[in-house]
Amino acid sequence: MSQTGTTLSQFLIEQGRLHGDTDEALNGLLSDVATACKRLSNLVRLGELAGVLGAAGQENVQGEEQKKLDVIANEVFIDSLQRSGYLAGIASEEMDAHYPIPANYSRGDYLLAFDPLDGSSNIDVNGSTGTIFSITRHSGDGAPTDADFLQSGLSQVCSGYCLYSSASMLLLTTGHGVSGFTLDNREGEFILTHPEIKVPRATREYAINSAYARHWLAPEKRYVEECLAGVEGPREKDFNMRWAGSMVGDVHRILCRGGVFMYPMDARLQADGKAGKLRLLYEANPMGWLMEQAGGMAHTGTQPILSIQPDSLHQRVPVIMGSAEEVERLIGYHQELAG
Ligand code: AHM
Ligand code: MG
Repeated sequence: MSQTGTTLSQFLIEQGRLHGDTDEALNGLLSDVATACKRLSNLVRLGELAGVLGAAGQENVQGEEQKKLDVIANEVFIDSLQRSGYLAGIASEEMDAHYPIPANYSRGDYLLAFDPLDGSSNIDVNGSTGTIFSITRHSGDGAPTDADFLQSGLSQVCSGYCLYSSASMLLLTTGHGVSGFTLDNREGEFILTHPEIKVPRATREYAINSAYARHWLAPEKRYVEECLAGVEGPREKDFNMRWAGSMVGDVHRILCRGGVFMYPMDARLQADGKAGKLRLLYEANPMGWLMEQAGGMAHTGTQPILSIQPDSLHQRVPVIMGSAEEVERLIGYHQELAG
């Protein structure tokens, strides 16, 4: 008998059996997340035909201009996730405070923090974008507070992203490695296509927005200068550089073939009183756990991302993640050159 591909639901059932940790509520929640991703994938693919491009005409809590699709993505996810009784609350890049599941729906034991549409500047130019999510447990009774979301990355029970690009792909971890699924639009199913993703320890590729080079701090300046020096320099090899303008696009490439992604602290951010650009709860933590589960590393330069105890919902952190050899090298430069 010929065998068809493994669907996301079949994979989750099999994983639970294999590891003896079946969690039907989490499986149900992930099935809702997948549904939301499919809905958003359809809108992203239709683009202007669905009237979803352009600015929303308002700013989010972080003072960033919202695109129409940022707002729509937030609504699509909340609508897809709030009615099944798996979640107690939702925190989002696009919402000031968290969204408690309304009392007319049943409340569950999980919290979800997410960036509805990461890489917003790519929307109008048909570049890659994605949704990033992080799931933790809600231990208290009743409606959660913002404080309930302030759990370190080590408390995540599942993290992942959906990349909207030439194909839509869902990558996730529940602590047993990283698995990748490709959306088969003919069946409307995410099919397991990339089991047990591993990030190579060594790489010749880095990703950083070099328009900020003049603001970089000494560790990143040294690192990039040495990469640019190529075979003649201290690294004695040539490097390549890629910057997608979308963390999901960059992290996905690194999970597929190695590399290092940097959005470090710099003098421009320091002058603005910001602790970084990317947000801990729904960008750095979920991507950091995926990276570590794939054998890579995720660090700020001074501490592992997953060990940070968050102090606010939209907290920002410096991010360095990817192939372990390069992240270790950057940590070394931070130890030598910080200050
Ligand atoms: P967003 O969540 O508002 O889209 O911002 C996050 C994005 C990341 O996807 C990307 O790595 C970074 O911001 C790009 O920033 P910059 O335009 O400063 O290079
Ligand atoms: Mg983002």
